[in-house]
Amino acid sequence: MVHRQRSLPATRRAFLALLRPNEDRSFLEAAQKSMREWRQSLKEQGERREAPMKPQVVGYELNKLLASDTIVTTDSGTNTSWAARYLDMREDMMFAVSGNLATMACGLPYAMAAALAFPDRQVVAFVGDGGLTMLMGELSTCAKYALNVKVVVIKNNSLGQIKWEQIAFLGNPEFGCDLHPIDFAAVARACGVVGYALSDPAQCAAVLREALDTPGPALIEATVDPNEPPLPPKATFEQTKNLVEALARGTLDAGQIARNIALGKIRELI
Ligand SMILES: Cc1ncc(C[n+]2csc(CCOP(=O)(O)OP(=O)(O)O)c2C)c(N)n1
Ligand SMILES: [Mg+2]
Repeated sequence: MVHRQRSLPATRRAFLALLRPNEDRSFLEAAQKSMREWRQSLKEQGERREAPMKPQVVGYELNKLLASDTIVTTDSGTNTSWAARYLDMREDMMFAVSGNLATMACGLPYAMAAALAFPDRQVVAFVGDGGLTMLMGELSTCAKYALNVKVVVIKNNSLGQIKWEQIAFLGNPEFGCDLHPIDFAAVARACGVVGYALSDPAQCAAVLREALDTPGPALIEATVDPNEPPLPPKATFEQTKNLVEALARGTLDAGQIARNIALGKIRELI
């Protein structure tokens, strides 16, 4: 699924010419207001500086550094949610993910293909630690062919998407989602790819900038808070009920998760 902006297809141009302006702006204005509030909330979360680093910080800082024709790819997981929320597709940017199949590990090979097809453009793979683990050997392919791919791996030491599905969809305590922690920066270096380790939110922008400016392939291992819930902007009653049930039934780190949710809610209110 590749989406390209700016150049309007002929059919859409033809339809636009037939449209009459709508005098009633209320729907548009209400939507614009919601969008402004949503963006403000994303900004506030993206500017958080506490440890452990929030995944939102990585998305927020990366977005500011992307070129107007960057090709962004992601895996399927919570990393997809953070990318979708924070990485604005603007001007000539392109975006690819295999979302319908919830494919893990597609981000790196998609990015490699993009780098081969468009060697002069910035290519960023925003991927999960579970997904990357499945195709880690491809880092050596990136090195071998000097592919200009920048890999940002969201390291939560967890199959995060499944953890939150268990908690919020099923009301079950998290089970079997932990990943063995891998030093991805070291793996990258072992493969001949420049590797950066990032865990301090204050350093996030500087490390990302340095990595993006590195010629050829580079990997940034961004260690983030595994207990930051990728809650939808409006959680349903059912999801909230499941979440509370899962925490009460003995979810690992339940206290930390509850704290993160409570702090998020308080932030929305003030
Ligand atoms: C091959 C395959 N195995 C399992 C799944 C189910 N699945 C979807 S997302 C996900 C977890 C992804 O974990 P990670 O890559 O670490 O990303 P995170 O959610 O932590 O950001 C799993 C197991 C899948 N979609 N495809
Ligand atoms: Mg993960």
